Amino acid sequence: MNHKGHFMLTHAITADPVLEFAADVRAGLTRSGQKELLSKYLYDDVGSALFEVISVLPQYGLTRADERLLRRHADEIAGHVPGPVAVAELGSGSGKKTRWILKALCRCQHISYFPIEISPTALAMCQRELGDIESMSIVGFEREYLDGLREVAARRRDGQSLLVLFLGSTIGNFDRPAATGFLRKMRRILRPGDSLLLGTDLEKPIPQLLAAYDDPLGVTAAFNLNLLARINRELDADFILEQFEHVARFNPEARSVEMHLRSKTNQSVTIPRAGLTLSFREAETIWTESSHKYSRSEPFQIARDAGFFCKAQWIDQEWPFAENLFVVE
Ligand code: AVI
Repeated sequence: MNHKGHFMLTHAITADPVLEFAADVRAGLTRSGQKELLSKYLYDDVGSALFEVISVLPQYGLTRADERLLRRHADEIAGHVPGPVAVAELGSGSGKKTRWILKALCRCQHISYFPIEISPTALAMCQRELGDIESMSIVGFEREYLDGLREVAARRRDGQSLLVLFLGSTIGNFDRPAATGFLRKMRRILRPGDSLLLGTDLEKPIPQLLAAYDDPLGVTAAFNLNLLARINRELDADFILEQFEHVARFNPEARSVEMHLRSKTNQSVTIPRAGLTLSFREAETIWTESSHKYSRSEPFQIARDAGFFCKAQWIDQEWPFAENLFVVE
């Protein structure tokens, strides 16, 4: 039987996303001390398209390293995951880098692939990118990661194990305690025999990291500033984008690259749909994202802390990056 092209989409059953956005913007911008916006809001349609461009910039080697590892080691990775298996991917994006591992798994079995994404546009791209793989059905879940994973786990058939893909070092956008907390919650949804393939970007020289997050074409700056543009579009705010600038800085304690938006002048901004009028001092920043970088051995400890065992690791030599295979024993 040819399962090519089988695709379904399960829509989100959430509260009004604009209200949720307004509440999060209000909470982040009225904090005492450092103003903050959640990095998940970087990814509307414009932000997701800009991220696709970032991923092909010469200075940003992360996505290419991830893809190289998955392409080179797909068969070996698949060999660690005996069938029958269902695959859940958290934050599939366009699905491009996942093709290799899915094809390797499909060689000896029919598989169900469940991309879990909050962006319906990304889910549609993923279906276009991967819909041609033989012997694979795709059911997209428009959900937050763990909500989607719970639903996927509930749908699995008897005897079927689950392989979770969390690629691209998205885990690095959580701070270290939150990352372990998130993986612990994931572990509780899984069963012995299940596994997690986790991508982690590794430490590298600070100038190289800063160039990756502040590229000369200004794509990362546009990606960051789009968050203010999004607040203007969706919450009727009046941020003047020219009055803010993108800043990337390395935080040595957290071992992360932080992105901020710095106010170029003293100014005030109104955000009507969040019921907010705010003032910014010159040089004050809004912290929008942190990307944590890991040592080679750290994933082994993270696995233990979260209740997994790190069974294998593959490292890219060109751009230090690791794929780590965590198993539930
Ligand atoms: C999605 N995430 C892993 C990217 C990163 O490197 O932290 C997002 C990104 N931010 C700026 N450039 C890329």
